[in-house]
Order: sequence, then C-alpha cells, then structure tokens
Amino acid sequence: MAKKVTARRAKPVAKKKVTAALPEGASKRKTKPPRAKTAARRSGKAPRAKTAAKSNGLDADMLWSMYRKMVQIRKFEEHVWDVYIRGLMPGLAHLYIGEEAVAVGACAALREDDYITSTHRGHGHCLAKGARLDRMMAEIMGKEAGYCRGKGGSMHIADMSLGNLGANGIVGGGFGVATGAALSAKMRGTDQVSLCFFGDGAANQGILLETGNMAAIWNLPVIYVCENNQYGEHTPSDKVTGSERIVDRAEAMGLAGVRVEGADVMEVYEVVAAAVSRARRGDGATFVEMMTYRFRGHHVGDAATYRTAKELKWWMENRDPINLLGERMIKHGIADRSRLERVDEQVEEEVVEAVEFARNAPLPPAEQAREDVYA
Ligand SMILES: Cc1ncc(C[n+]2csc(CCOP(=O)(O)OP(=O)(O)O)c2C)c(N)n1
Ligand SMILES: [Mg+2]
Repeated sequence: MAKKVTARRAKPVAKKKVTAALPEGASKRKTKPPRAKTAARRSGKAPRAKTAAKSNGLDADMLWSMYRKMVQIRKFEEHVWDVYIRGLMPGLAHLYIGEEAVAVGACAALREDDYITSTHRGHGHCLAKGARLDRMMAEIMGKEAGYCRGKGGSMHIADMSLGNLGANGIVGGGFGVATGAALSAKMRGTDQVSLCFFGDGAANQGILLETGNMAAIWNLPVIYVCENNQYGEHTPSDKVTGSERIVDRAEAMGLAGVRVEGADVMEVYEVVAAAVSRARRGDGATFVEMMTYRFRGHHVGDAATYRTAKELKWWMENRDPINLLGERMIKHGIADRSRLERVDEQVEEEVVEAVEFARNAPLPPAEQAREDVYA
C-alpha cells in the first residue's frame, strides 16, 4: 500500500527572518527578502554590486531618469485600465503596477543593443527598454501605428531595434528565446547580453532547467530575472512551488544566484549591473529573484478576491517602488516634493497625448489580415 504523504515538503527550507510589519497570516510566505549583498555573499559566486548608484555617491541624473520611467509605466498602465473600461481596446491586459522597479532597474543596467525577452505582463519591460508611449498604446488598441501593426496587442509587443525580442503570451516562452539570443551573441563574438524576465509561475516550467543548464555549460551571457510577485494567476506561489526561495534553484543548474528586494530600484540596478558586467566579461549567467507584488489583479478583468485587502495595503504602503525612490531622493536632497509632482504632471500629459494619438489612429486595413502570418 502506498505510504500516506503528510508533509508537503520533505525537507524544510532554512528558517527566514519574518518582518514584524507583515500582515497577519502572511508570515509564511511574505518573508523579507535578504539584502542582495548578503544573498550574493552567501551564494559564493554571485556578482558583487559596485556601481555609481551606491547609497552615498548617488547619481542624481540616473535617479531622476529611473523615477521618471517608473512614473511613466505607472501612468501608462492606469490609462490602459481606463482604455479597457471605456471599451477602447480589444481583449485584456496584465498590469505591472507595483512592479515597476524591476523592469526599470534591470533595463537601466543594459545597453540599447542588449536583448530582453518579456512576458504577458510586459508593458513595463517594453517601456523600460525604450519603447514609445504612442506606438505602445496604438498596439494595445489594435491600431496600425502600433509596434506590431495592431496585430500583436498587449501581450506581443516587440521591437528588434531596441533589442526587445518580444512580450509573450506563453508562460515561460522567453527562456528559449533569451538563451538563444545569448548563444547567438557569443557565437557572433559580440559582447551583448540577453536578459529574460519571467514570473514565479513560469519558474515551474521545465524549459527553465533545460535552458539554465545550457547557459551554465556554455557559459552564456544571459541573466534570468524572476519576478516573484507571489502569485501565478489566482494561485499563491507557495501552493505550487516546492522551494520557498526560487533562487535556490540556480545553484542546482550551476548558475550564480541572487535574491533582491524588487521594490528598491537601486538595489535592482546594482545587482543586475553586476550580473551584466559578469556576463560581458564572459564569466557566465546569473539568476536573480526579485521579490515584488502586483497592486492590481492578474489582468484588468480580475477583482483579485483571492488575496486580502490587508495584504495589498501592506505592500502598497511599504513597497511602492515609486514612493520609496521619491522619499529617498528627498532625503538625500536630490528632489523636493514639488519637483516630483511636476514630473508626475508632465508624464501624465505625455500619456494622455499617446492615448489621443492611438484613439485617432486608423485600424489596419482588411487586406492586411493575411500578412505576417506564418503557415
Ligand atoms: C504555457 C502556459 N500555461 C498557462 C498559461 C495561462 N497563464 C497565463 S498567465 C499565468 C500565470 C503566470 O504566473 P507568473 O509566471 O507568476 O507571472 P505573473 O502573471 O504573476 O506576472 C498562467 C498560468 C499560459 N499563458 N501559458
Ligand atoms: Mg507571479
């Protein structure tokens, strides 16, 4: 007779310190991520961060640029929500609100000719890699002026000229593309790197093991960035993921691994910049787990009733990446509230213009329906 299995995990993972301010009932899952440098040291071979954005030598221009970009993503998506509610776009969109620091910090560490692969929750990645607001919004509204001539929509925005190899409706669909791009860069003898964004849910797709292993044995210039927002659709990550720390899988694949507080754009930048330098030097791939949280539902039509208002409130009050950076800039005398507000107002105007552009742009003509179809 088969033995009754009582414990879900055969071997308990090492105990983590639980943040005192965590909401009740969330302590099992919402452990405070260790500081990146501690995690890096622990893993032995993970990159050590050494960049201009270190806490005391703050690079003001860079912080302003990261602040502005995060606000741009936030406002763009608030307008996507509005466009959806007004019935101006076909289909759905998965909002990135709350996770902005991951895309912005990571892409700030890349060159324009480096590659990214994105996910179904991809607006933030695309904007952080340099996409234009008007063409993004046009794509979301299915207009010909969009990045994929209105045929891709929210989940398939790509722009090869920016190294954006594409958002992807297939969960885990970026692993093969990003790893292949890294192999291509290596074979062509360039020093380009490739960065793969994916979710905690995607981390359970088998292809991660296959591609991560290839990256390790071929020493590929790739960075795997796991956006652990702690849910895959409506399912809490700990219900479907055997290890509390997804980054622990890195060691098994022979990759360097680091876990990062994903709401801290500077920490994200520092760790990814170190991983990028490592990859460019030919020292191989890195796996970075970013602890983050989405403030909206899985997609625009999801009321997110599977999580508590208290949990959401905690994250919004304590881990809003835009507020965290704004307060830090004020503390260090780089910004004051009125200048931050001016940025918000300017960006709002830019996004409103993009919405108007997209609204007035024509739909693709019917004759184009069969173009760009691979059969
Ligand atoms: C191969 C595949 N399986 C299932 C789905 C349906 N699906 C869409 S999003 C999603 C959850 C993905 O979770 P995660 O990777 O954590 O990303 P998040 O939505 O949290 O950003 C699922 C299961 C899909 N699109 N592709
Ligand atoms: Mg997730």
